[in-house]
Amino acid sequence: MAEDDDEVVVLGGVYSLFSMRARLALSVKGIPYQNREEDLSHKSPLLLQANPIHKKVPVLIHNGKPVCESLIIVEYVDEAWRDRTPPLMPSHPYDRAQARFWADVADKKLFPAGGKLWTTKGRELEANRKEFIRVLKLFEAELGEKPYFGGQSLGFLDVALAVYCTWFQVFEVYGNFRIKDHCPKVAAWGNRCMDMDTVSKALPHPNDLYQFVSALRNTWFA
Ligand code: GS8
Repeated sequence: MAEDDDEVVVLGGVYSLFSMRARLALSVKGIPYQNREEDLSHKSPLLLQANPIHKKVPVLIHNGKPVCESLIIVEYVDEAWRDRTPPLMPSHPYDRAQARFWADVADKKLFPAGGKLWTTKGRELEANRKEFIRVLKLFEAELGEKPYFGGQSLGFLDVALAVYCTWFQVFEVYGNFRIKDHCPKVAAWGNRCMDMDTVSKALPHPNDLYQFVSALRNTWFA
Protein backbone atom coordinates (compact mmCIF):
# COMPACT_ATOMS: atom_id res chain seq x y z
CA MET A 1 0.00 0.00 0.00
CA ALA A 2 1.28 3.47 -0.87
CA GLU A 3 2.26 5.85 1.96
CA ASP A 4 1.86 9.60 2.30
CA ASP A 5 5.59 10.33 2.06
CA ASP A 6 6.07 8.28 -1.11
CA GLU A 7 8.10 9.78 -3.93
CA VAL A 8 5.93 10.04 -7.05
CA VAL A 9 7.37 11.38 -10.30
CA VAL A 10 5.76 11.64 -13.72
CA LEU A 11 8.00 11.86 -16.76
CA GLY A 12 5.76 13.38 -19.40
CA GLY A 13 5.16 15.91 -22.10
CA VAL A 14 2.90 18.88 -21.45
CA TYR A 15 0.73 18.35 -24.56
CA SER A 16 1.11 14.57 -24.69
CA LEU A 17 -2.37 13.09 -24.36
CA PHE A 18 -0.98 9.89 -22.86
CA SER A 19 1.03 11.82 -20.26
CA MET A 20 -2.12 13.73 -19.32
CA ARG A 21 -3.68 10.42 -18.27
CA ALA A 22 -0.98 9.78 -15.66
CA ARG A 23 -1.30 13.31 -14.25
CA LEU A 24 -5.09 13.10 -14.32
CA ALA A 25 -5.23 9.80 -12.41
CA LEU A 26 -2.97 11.23 -9.69
CA SER A 27 -4.94 14.47 -9.55
CA VAL A 28 -8.32 12.72 -9.28
CA LYS A 29 -6.98 10.58 -6.42
CA GLY A 30 -5.40 13.64 -4.76
CA ILE A 31 -1.86 12.25 -4.82
CA PRO A 32 0.96 14.82 -4.81
CA TYR A 33 3.58 14.22 -7.49
CA GLN A 34 6.53 15.82 -9.16
CA ASN A 35 6.08 16.54 -12.86
CA ARG A 36 9.20 16.32 -15.05
CA GLU A 37 8.80 17.51 -18.59
CA GLU A 38 10.74 15.50 -21.15
CA ASP A 39 12.18 17.01 -24.31
CA LEU A 40 11.27 14.16 -26.67
CA SER A 41 13.93 15.18 -29.17
CA HIS A 42 16.55 14.84 -26.40
CA LYS A 43 15.22 12.15 -24.08
CA SER A 44 16.74 12.18 -20.60
CA PRO A 45 18.91 9.29 -19.37
CA LEU A 46 16.24 8.80 -16.68
CA LEU A 47 13.51 8.24 -19.31
CA LEU A 48 15.70 5.86 -21.33
CA GLN A 49 16.50 3.93 -18.17
CA ALA A 50 12.90 3.94 -16.90
CA ASN A 51 11.29 2.91 -20.21
CA PRO A 52 14.03 1.10 -22.15
CA ILE A 53 11.54 -0.89 -24.26
CA HIS A 54 9.44 1.91 -25.75
CA LYS A 55 11.45 5.01 -24.70
CA LYS A 56 8.14 6.92 -24.49
CA VAL A 57 6.31 9.11 -22.01
CA PRO A 58 4.52 8.86 -19.69
CA VAL A 59 6.45 6.96 -17.06
CA LEU A 60 5.32 7.00 -13.45
CA ILE A 61 8.19 6.49 -11.02
CA HIS A 62 6.89 5.42 -7.62
CA ASN A 63 9.60 5.25 -4.94
CA GLY A 64 12.17 4.67 -7.70
CA LYS A 65 10.18 1.96 -9.50
CA PRO A 66 9.03 2.80 -13.04
CA VAL A 67 5.57 1.98 -14.42
CA CYS A 68 5.12 2.46 -18.19
CA GLU A 69 2.11 2.77 -20.53
CA SER A 70 -0.59 5.29 -19.66
CA LEU A 71 -3.50 2.87 -19.13
CA ILE A 72 -1.35 0.59 -16.98
CA ILE A 73 -0.33 3.68 -14.99
CA VAL A 74 -3.99 4.63 -14.37
CA GLU A 75 -4.77 1.13 -13.11
CA TYR A 76 -1.60 1.08 -11.01
CA VAL A 77 -2.47 4.41 -9.37
CA ASP A 78 -5.92 3.09 -8.57
CA GLU A 79 -4.51 -0.09 -7.01
CA ALA A 80 -1.51 1.39 -5.22
CA TRP A 81 -3.68 4.09 -3.63
CA ARG A 82 -6.68 1.82 -3.14
CA ASP A 83 -7.62 3.67 0.07
CA ARG A 84 -8.02 6.97 -1.83
CA THR A 85 -11.34 7.90 -3.36
CA PRO A 86 -12.72 7.69 -5.92
CA PRO A 87 -12.05 4.07 -6.82
CA LEU A 88 -11.44 4.13 -10.57
CA MET A 89 -11.78 0.51 -11.65
CA PRO A 90 -15.30 -0.98 -11.57
CA SER A 91 -15.81 -3.62 -8.90
CA HIS A 92 -17.27 -6.29 -11.22
CA PRO A 93 -14.83 -8.25 -13.44
CA TYR A 94 -17.10 -7.87 -16.49
CA ASP A 95 -17.32 -4.09 -16.03
CA ARG A 96 -13.52 -3.95 -15.65
CA ALA A 97 -13.10 -5.91 -18.88
CA GLN A 98 -15.49 -3.54 -20.67
CA ALA A 99 -13.73 -0.43 -19.34
CA ARG A 100 -10.37 -1.79 -20.52
CA PHE A 101 -11.87 -2.71 -23.89
CA TRP A 102 -13.20 0.82 -24.52
CA ALA A 103 -9.95 2.42 -23.37
CA ASP A 104 -8.21 0.23 -25.95
CA VAL A 105 -10.74 1.35 -28.61
CA ALA A 106 -9.84 4.94 -27.72
CA ASP A 107 -6.14 4.24 -28.28
CA LYS A 108 -6.60 2.25 -31.47
CA LYS A 109 -9.38 4.28 -33.14
CA LEU A 110 -10.05 7.66 -31.46
CA PHE A 111 -6.42 8.73 -31.06
CA PRO A 112 -5.43 8.27 -34.73
CA ALA A 113 -8.76 9.73 -35.96
CA GLY A 114 -8.34 12.82 -33.72
CA GLY A 115 -4.77 13.37 -34.88
CA LYS A 116 -5.85 13.38 -38.52
CA LEU A 117 -8.34 16.23 -37.91
CA TRP A 118 -5.59 18.80 -37.47
CA THR A 119 -2.90 17.33 -39.69
CA THR A 120 -4.85 17.09 -42.95
CA LYS A 121 -6.78 19.42 -45.25
CA GLY A 122 -9.32 19.33 -48.10
CA ARG A 123 -10.77 15.98 -49.25
CA GLU A 124 -8.57 14.03 -46.90
CA LEU A 125 -9.88 16.08 -43.96
CA GLU A 126 -13.49 15.43 -45.02
CA ALA A 127 -12.94 11.68 -44.90
CA ASN A 128 -11.11 12.00 -41.59
CA ARG A 129 -13.92 14.08 -40.07
CA LYS A 130 -16.43 11.37 -41.05
CA GLU A 131 -14.27 8.70 -39.47
CA PHE A 132 -13.76 10.71 -36.28
CA ILE A 133 -17.49 11.28 -35.89
CA ARG A 134 -18.17 7.60 -36.60
CA VAL A 135 -15.79 6.57 -33.83
CA LEU A 136 -17.03 9.22 -31.39
CA LYS A 137 -20.58 7.96 -31.92
CA LEU A 138 -19.44 4.56 -30.64
CA PHE A 139 -18.54 6.30 -27.38
CA GLU A 140 -21.82 8.26 -27.44
CA ALA A 141 -23.66 4.91 -27.50
CA GLU A 142 -21.43 3.41 -24.80
CA LEU A 143 -22.06 6.41 -22.52
CA GLY A 144 -25.82 6.22 -23.04
CA GLU A 145 -27.75 8.01 -20.31
CA LYS A 146 -25.02 7.69 -17.66
CA PRO A 147 -23.39 10.93 -16.42
CA TYR A 148 -19.96 9.25 -16.60
CA PHE A 149 -18.59 6.24 -18.45
CA GLY A 150 -17.90 4.85 -14.97
CA GLY A 151 -21.57 5.26 -14.01
CA GLN A 152 -22.54 7.82 -11.36
CA SER A 153 -18.94 8.98 -10.81
CA LEU A 154 -15.72 9.35 -12.75
CA GLY A 155 -13.93 6.04 -13.33
CA PHE A 156 -11.08 4.42 -15.24
CA LEU A 157 -12.61 4.93 -18.69
CA ASP A 158 -13.44 8.56 -17.87
CA VAL A 159 -9.79 9.19 -16.97
CA ALA A 160 -8.67 7.42 -20.15
CA LEU A 161 -11.03 9.58 -22.25
CA ALA A 162 -11.19 12.91 -20.38
CA VAL A 163 -7.75 13.82 -21.74
CA TYR A 164 -9.51 14.26 -25.10
CA CYS A 165 -11.73 17.03 -23.65
CA THR A 166 -8.89 19.52 -23.74
CA TRP A 167 -8.37 18.58 -27.42
CA PHE A 168 -12.04 19.10 -28.39
CA GLN A 169 -11.46 22.75 -29.37
CA VAL A 170 -8.61 21.76 -31.73
CA PHE A 171 -10.73 18.96 -33.23
CA GLU A 172 -13.70 21.29 -33.75
CA VAL A 173 -11.81 24.26 -35.18
CA TYR A 174 -9.59 22.32 -37.59
CA GLY A 175 -12.13 19.58 -38.27
CA ASN A 176 -14.78 22.26 -38.91
CA PHE A 177 -17.67 20.65 -36.99
CA ARG A 178 -19.25 20.80 -33.54
CA ILE A 179 -19.07 17.73 -31.36
CA LYS A 180 -22.37 18.57 -29.71
CA ASP A 181 -24.15 18.48 -33.10
CA HIS A 182 -23.19 14.83 -33.57
CA CYS A 183 -22.57 13.52 -30.06
CA PRO A 184 -24.50 15.68 -27.57
CA LYS A 185 -24.05 13.20 -24.72
CA VAL A 186 -20.28 13.08 -25.15
CA ALA A 187 -20.21 16.90 -25.38
CA ALA A 188 -22.19 17.22 -22.12
CA TRP A 189 -19.96 14.59 -20.48
CA GLY A 190 -16.90 16.60 -21.60
CA ASN A 191 -18.28 19.75 -19.96
CA ARG A 192 -19.08 17.78 -16.81
CA CYS A 193 -15.49 16.51 -16.65
CA MET A 194 -13.91 19.91 -17.37
CA ASP A 195 -16.08 21.49 -14.64
CA MET A 196 -14.27 19.30 -12.10
CA ASP A 197 -11.20 21.08 -10.69
CA THR A 198 -9.31 17.81 -10.37
CA VAL A 199 -9.74 17.31 -14.12
CA SER A 200 -9.30 20.81 -15.54
CA LYS A 201 -6.28 21.60 -13.34
CA ALA A 202 -4.50 18.43 -14.41
CA LEU A 203 -4.90 19.18 -18.13
CA PRO A 204 -3.43 21.97 -20.24
CA HIS A 205 -5.98 24.73 -20.92
CA PRO A 206 -7.75 24.13 -24.28
CA ASN A 207 -6.65 27.60 -25.49
CA ASP A 208 -2.97 26.87 -24.74
CA LEU A 209 -3.24 23.57 -26.56
CA TYR A 210 -4.93 25.31 -29.48
CA GLN A 211 -2.10 27.90 -29.66
CA PHE A 212 0.47 25.10 -29.60
CA VAL A 213 -1.26 23.21 -32.42
CA SER A 214 -1.74 26.40 -34.48
CA ALA A 215 1.96 27.15 -34.27
CA LEU A 216 2.79 23.60 -35.38
CA ARG A 217 0.39 23.87 -38.32
CA ASN A 218 1.88 27.20 -39.34
CA THR A 219 5.25 25.54 -39.78
CA TRP A 220 3.84 22.44 -41.56
CA PHE A 221 1.39 24.19 -43.87
CA ALA A 222 3.53 27.32 -44.47
C1 GS8 B 1 1.84 5.67 -25.96
C2 GS8 B 1 2.82 6.70 -25.42
C3 GS8 B 1 3.28 7.66 -26.51
O1 GS8 B 1 2.98 7.50 -27.71
C4 GS8 B 1 0.93 4.94 -23.70
O2 GS8 B 1 1.60 5.41 -22.77
O3 GS8 B 1 -0.31 4.78 -23.61
N1 GS8 B 1 0.86 3.48 -25.63
C5 GS8 B 1 1.64 4.52 -24.98
N2 GS8 B 1 4.05 8.68 -26.10
C6 GS8 B 1 4.59 9.63 -27.04
C7 GS8 B 1 4.17 11.04 -26.63
S1 GS8 B 1 2.42 11.28 -26.76
O4 GS8 B 1 2.18 11.38 -28.32
C8 GS8 B 1 6.12 9.59 -26.97
O5 GS8 B 1 6.71 9.45 -25.92
N3 GS8 B 1 6.76 9.71 -28.13
C9 GS8 B 1 8.18 9.74 -28.21
C10 GS8 B 1 8.71 8.81 -29.25
O6 GS8 B 1 7.93 8.09 -29.91
O7 GS8 B 1 9.94 8.78 -29.43
